[in-house]
Amino acid sequence: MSHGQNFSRRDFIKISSIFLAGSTALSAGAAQAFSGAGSSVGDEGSKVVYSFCEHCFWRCGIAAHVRDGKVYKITGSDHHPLSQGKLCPRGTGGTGLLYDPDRLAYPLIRETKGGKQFYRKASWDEAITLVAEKLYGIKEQYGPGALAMLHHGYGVSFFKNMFSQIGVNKYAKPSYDLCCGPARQATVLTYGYPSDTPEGFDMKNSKYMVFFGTHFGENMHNTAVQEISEGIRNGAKIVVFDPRFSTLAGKAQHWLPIKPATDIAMMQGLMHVLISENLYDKAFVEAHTVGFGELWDSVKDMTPEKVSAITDIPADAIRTVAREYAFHAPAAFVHSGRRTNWYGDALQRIRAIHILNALVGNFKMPGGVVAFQKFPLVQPPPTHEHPAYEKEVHSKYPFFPDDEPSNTIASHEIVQQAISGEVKGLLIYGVNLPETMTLGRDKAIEAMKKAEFVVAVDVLPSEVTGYADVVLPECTYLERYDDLDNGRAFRTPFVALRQPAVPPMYDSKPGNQIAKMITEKWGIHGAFPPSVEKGLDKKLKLVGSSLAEIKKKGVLVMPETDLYRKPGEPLNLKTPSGKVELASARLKAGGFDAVPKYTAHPEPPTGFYRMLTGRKPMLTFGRTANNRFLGDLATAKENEVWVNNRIAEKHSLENGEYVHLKNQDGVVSEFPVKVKVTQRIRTDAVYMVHGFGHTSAKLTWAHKRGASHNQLISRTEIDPAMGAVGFQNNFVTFIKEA
Ligand SMILES: Nc1nc2c(c(=O)[nH]1)N[C@H]1C(S)=C(S)[C@@H](COP(=O)(O)OP(=O)(O)OC[C@H]3O[C@@H](n4cnc5c(=O)[nH]c(N)nc54)[C@H](O)[C@@H]3O)O[C@H]1N2
Ligand SMILES: Nc1nc2c(c(=O)[nH]1)N[C@H]1C(S)=C(S)[C@@H](COP(=O)(O)OP(=O)(O)OC[C@H]3O[C@@H](n4cnc5c(=O)[nH]c(N)nc54)[C@H](O)[C@@H]3O)O[C@H]1N2
Ligand code: SF4
Ligand SMILES: [Mo]
Repeated sequence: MSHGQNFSRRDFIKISSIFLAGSTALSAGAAQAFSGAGSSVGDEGSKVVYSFCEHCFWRCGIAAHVRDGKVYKITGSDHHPLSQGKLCPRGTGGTGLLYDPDRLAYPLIRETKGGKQFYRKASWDEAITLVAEKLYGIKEQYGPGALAMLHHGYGVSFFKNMFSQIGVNKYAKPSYDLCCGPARQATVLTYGYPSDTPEGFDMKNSKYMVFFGTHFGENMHNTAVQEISEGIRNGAKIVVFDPRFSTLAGKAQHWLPIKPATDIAMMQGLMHVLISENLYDKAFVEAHTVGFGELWDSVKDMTPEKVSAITDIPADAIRTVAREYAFHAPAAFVHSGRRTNWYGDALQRIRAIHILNALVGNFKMPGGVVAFQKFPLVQPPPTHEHPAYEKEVHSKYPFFPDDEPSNTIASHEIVQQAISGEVKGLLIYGVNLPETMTLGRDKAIEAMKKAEFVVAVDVLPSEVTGYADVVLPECTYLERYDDLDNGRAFRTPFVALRQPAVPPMYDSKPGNQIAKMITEKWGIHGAFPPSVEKGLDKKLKLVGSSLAEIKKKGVLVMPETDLYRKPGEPLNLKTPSGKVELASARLKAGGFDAVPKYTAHPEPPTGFYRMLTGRKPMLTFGRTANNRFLGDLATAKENEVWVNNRIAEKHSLENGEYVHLKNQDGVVSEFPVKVKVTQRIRTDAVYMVHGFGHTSAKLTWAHKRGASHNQLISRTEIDPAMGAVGFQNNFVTFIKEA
């Protein structure tokens, strides 16, 4: 196969508006003109279509209300256990993505003429032929390890199937190593099973919930927010360790404005009090755990007074929290959080959290730590023999998972391999790489420029699409089928359907068709079912249901499972000891601390402040940045930088004034950001929500609104055990507008 042009020097292309939907009227007629195969709906009056949300990874059940061929409203599905009739603001705002006037409308191919690079509109056949040729050519010339996929979102399974047909399995989800990966591996090491989404905490039955960061209420994970609220209604107390007064802190019994980066010390202090005051669950620890002696040795010096000096929290408060926590146990827990990698030691920090849980014996107890179950969907046998290569894990980190087929390598390792030339072809599905911290924006761009061939599958002209050789426009989640969702474990196990509410608009296509077309161009037939509907129906028939049945409510739900252990019941955990591992022999054998130990992190230089980040209720970074329905809400138009009033005074900053931020390495924010002067943050840190400051002019709403958190990251710490990336050792100061 030919290699065509050499794209090794690649410039960012501002996608020309004439190739996009632009101001094209979004008529029902346009939607009908591209009615995709697999769409089961048309414009025959009003109807409700049950599906699931893609505005974040909680994947709540939605009811899309359709009239005259248009989705006019999205509400929470009453049938789906993760929504229970309710959605967060982002879920209801899905029409803002569907009818986003900036959407990618047809395939684009990068061209170079007279030294200038630009995109031209292409037919699907032309774009697919080019992608198939380039990817296959790279694989033939350099081997399957020269191809890699970065992905995020539920449509990816088809692309994994596509790649596996030619022996490629180098897959990374930045949302794994930048997000929940350490929490998963910490539960594997402590309890012998991976944590899941929703995280295994029995929140609605809890009496005492402790949070480090984990700002539910701003982090809008729907079911979690509902369950915490239910717990609070039932009298639960909340404790929040956060340098910032978060929304959740507003609901808390105790807000403890901990000095950032000292959390492990605080956790060791809490362990010290639990053990030294005999408040821990002795019977549970003796029967079901290993390593207690080693644990005590590691925390016996961590007195509340010593920990107070490190964390800036009074010793009395540390004692009070430990005592109250033990008093309410086992209906008490410390939550492990979602975006866990803060400082490059996340695996140990989340291990410390689970040791605090184990010490009070809350494992499989009402209101404590629980293991939810998955719906037992049967996978039909593969139609093709997959190469043995598919089993390989590519990551160099010893505690990177070897049982997570969507992640065989950390995302920053792919970025590094693209820069070094080991990876030559990149498929980027639903990841806005320049704005998704992997090793910082510059490295992400360098990786895309160095790669021989980059294909981006996206719905919007996000920054990443400007670096691709071919841009393939996927239709939105409201216009397509995806694989069945049984990825979630929950108290009522379920399997959910994504189905189109309306046909794909413009010349966009569902990922299932795109992946199938590429695979068939390779001459491989039969790797995908004849139609996506037939494939879904076949899987559902194996559990005694059918596509026709699940379409009615969008979900099949099992009765509530028994989450709690019986007295005297053995735990039979899949750890090497069969018990809860307070000290981990596996970590020790790998050359790491068997029990978590606090180590100090860098401090801000004079005049600089640690840059902390978090979420806004109505936005999910790249997914909603350009969503006018959501962005039009007064507090979502741009981000603000939270600055303590004493610091504002020191720098002569007024509330509402615009400043540029400069980090410790001299990186200055491209766009100015509004100052929010507040007492609700410590004096050593500032805070800004991630997902703003977009540079792509084709995101006509999001462009230039606020500052990019990502741009200001030039230092990262990689967790040496499992490869997660921390980025909170970046510090900023203010440059006043001239
Ligand atoms: N509305 C909305 N909800 C979302 C998302 C979204 O984009 N929008 N994204 C989803 C995703 S992908 C994720 S990963 C989650 C992220 O949400 P979480 O898992 O809740 O994120 P965290 O980083 O734990 O929480 C941020 C909080 O931690 C505090 N913090 C920062 N540094 C420290 C520290 O050193 N110590 C302590 N104790 N606290 C600190 C910050 O001040 C902030 O209040 O949210 C999810 N939910
Ligand atoms: N600086 C900084 N970086 C971060 C974080 C942070 O707080 N600060 N948070 C980290 C966390 S916790 C996470 S989870 C990651 C998430 O980061 P990413 O994985 O990059 O996810 P998103 O930003 O949600 O979306 C990326 C792209 O998906 C596209 N998209 C939306 N819907 C679809 C679809 O249906 N199909 C396709 N093909 N594309 C679609 C959007 O247009 C966008 O370009 O970011 C991480 N990176
Ligand atoms: S939490 Fe909100 S954005 Fe996330 S899936 Fe649920 S409704 Fe959608
Ligand atoms: Mo995340």
